[in-house]
Amino acid sequence: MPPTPAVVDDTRRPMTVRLAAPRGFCAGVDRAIQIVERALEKYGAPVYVRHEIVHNKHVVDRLKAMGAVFVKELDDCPDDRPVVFSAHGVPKSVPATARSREMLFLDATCPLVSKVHVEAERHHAAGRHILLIGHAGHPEVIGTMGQLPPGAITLIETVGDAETFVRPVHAPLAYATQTTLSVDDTAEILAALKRRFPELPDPHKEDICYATTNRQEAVKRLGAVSDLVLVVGSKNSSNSVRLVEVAQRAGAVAAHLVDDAAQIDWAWFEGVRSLGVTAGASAPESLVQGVIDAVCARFDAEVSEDDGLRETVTFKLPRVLTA
Ligand code: 0CN
Ligand code: SF4
Repeated sequence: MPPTPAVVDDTRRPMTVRLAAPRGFCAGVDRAIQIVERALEKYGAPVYVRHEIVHNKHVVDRLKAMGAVFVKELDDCPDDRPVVFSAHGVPKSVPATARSREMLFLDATCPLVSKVHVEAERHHAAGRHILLIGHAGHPEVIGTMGQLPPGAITLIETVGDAETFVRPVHAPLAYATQTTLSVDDTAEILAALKRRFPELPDPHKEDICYATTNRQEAVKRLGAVSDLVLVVGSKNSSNSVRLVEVAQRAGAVAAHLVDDAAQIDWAWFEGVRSLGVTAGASAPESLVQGVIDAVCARFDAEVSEDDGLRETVTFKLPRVLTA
């Protein structure tokens, strides 16, 4: 019989826990969730929501329990109930269809995503071909590409794409980006584009939003001093997944994405003395608290919060919900 492995009782050993600042909800997510909540208050249930309002399982489940119905497409909504468009934005055809069906719709597109839509339209009107740096299939990319006719925008996902892109004849170029990309990867893609097309504007003019930038900066600091980093967020949340990558590149031995404390695999803690915790822009703070509580219940933890940037951005709700 093989020897039974010795069971190491890991619990109650010391653990340094650092919380990233800033982390969690951004102004666009806060606004989008409030739009669904206020719509439910004002119009009663059901309120339809096209696509997950934000990419977080717990947020979606909570709103479902309050009477929100999440659907993939407008075709799945009745004409006579309100529908909310998610924070990630929608192609122009979506509000156009809602109007033609005389539906009551509320647009929860983050104003920073709408800003990219407006920029793309401006470039197109000036006769420029647009390079959109982003991830294929992500709803924000589908929404931004859907602002303009087919062929007006080329999606660039990688440095390789930047190197092989063929400029449509005679077209001057412009670029736009998804708001939740890796700041460092995007800089590399833009540098590759700029090498080939020096007339492009400077790389610091990308559209990565303040929340994405600040959370990546904060997790970079954590990654440099932590053995393990836990990122609270859902798998389909682009900005949350980027935080895991940034933490790893910054020097953390390991970094994992968890929806909540229940998803922690305690085997990850073997040999770990310092833990960093952060949360994506769509992850509620209560879940971060749940992770901290679980860690404190298991280890002799000393918890501190990083002295990071204080964010003061807020966005107004649509007037129809505040009147
Ligand atoms: O997690 P999110 O809902 O979306 P992505 O990071 O996948 O874009 O966070 C809100 C961001 C927006 C728009
Ligand atoms: Fe807006 Fe940025 Fe938040 Fe997305 S991550 S909702 S772009 S503030």
